[in-house]
Amino acid sequence: QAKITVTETWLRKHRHLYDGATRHPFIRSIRDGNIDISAFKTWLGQDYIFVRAFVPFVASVLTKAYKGSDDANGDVEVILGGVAALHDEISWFKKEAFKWGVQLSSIVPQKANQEYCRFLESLISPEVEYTVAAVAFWAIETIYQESFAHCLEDDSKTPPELKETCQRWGNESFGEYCNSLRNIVDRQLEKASDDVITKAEATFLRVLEHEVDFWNMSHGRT
Ligand code: HMH
Repeated sequence: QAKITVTETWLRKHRHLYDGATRHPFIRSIRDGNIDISAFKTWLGQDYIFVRAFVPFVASVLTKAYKGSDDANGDVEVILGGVAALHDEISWFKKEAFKWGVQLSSIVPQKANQEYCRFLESLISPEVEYTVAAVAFWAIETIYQESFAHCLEDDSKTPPELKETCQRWGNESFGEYCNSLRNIVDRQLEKASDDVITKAEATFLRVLEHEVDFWNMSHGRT
């Protein structure tokens, strides 16, 4: 029997909060087909701003992987794949925004988004360990993967015009990429000090809270 990893213990321990982030009413409303399109447009515009701030954060994780791991495991390559995907993602947001008539240039970041972006910026600091930053990165990507994959399950009633959005994060290869990130994180946590593990767990929880707030914002609950 395989050893229980650190991420596995966290997911068990914080199941409630984790499910709150991956099964949020906003996601449920997409899955049930009763999403308010104005909420979707709000999410689209706000997420574009988030993704722009996510790029320098991911680049900082890449730098930390290069410096901080022996990288016999190819961490840099996995993270570089993430950077490349973000380049494509930004183009997709522009295309999608045009399709829905969302004017990206005039979007003002809402409070929950500002706070999330500020949190990302705080993680860019060289004082934040590679392990801690990698945990945030894994959690951020995985929450989207699980949330949108949920909208593509056989019994879902996701509106056809939102399927492409769900595919973007819910597809299988994005799922494999999230698994690679999880393996990176667990390998790092395996050799981390108690102090770093404690910080990493707190960071994981902060990500879950920010994700819930982000969905709430899109849903118009702020
Ligand atoms: C808020 N979390 C948020 N936006 C995203 N695009 C992702 C995670 C995944 O990249």
